[in-house]
Amino acid sequence: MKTRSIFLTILFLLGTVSLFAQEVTKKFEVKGNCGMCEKRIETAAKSVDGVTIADWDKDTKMMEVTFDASKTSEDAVQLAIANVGHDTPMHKADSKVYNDLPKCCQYPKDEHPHMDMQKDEKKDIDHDMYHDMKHDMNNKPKHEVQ
Ligand SMILES: [Cu+2]
Repeated sequence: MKTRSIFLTILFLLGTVSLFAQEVTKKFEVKGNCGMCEKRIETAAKSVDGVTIADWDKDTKMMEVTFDASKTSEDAVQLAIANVGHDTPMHKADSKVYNDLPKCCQYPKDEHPHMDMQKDEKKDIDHDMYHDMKHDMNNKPKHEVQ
């Protein structure tokens, strides 16, 4: 009887723990080159409270990180990685930190990311304007006919 109730209590506690510990695994790209990068990236990710597993592949540049979603987030993990000099999809490394990396670790940076962004935005606007013009041209004659 007593053993059974202890067993049930343990079972209940385990259930509660797994309910609060929301383990999730996320995959994202992290820029880097070599084994030194791997150590730096993984150490940065693991320094975030709640991260249990962090594995970066220097060939695919893919990071796989498992963490407790009630303690941290993918955004926080990516920020920690960017803070040690490695670009992630959500956070870009500060150029000062990047320049302080050993030469072998200075992965190819996207040149002028802001200029590219502006170019893309402009393209979208032009496309929309053209689309609206075409739309107007197609519709106007119909209105006149009706
Ligand atoms: Cu490196």
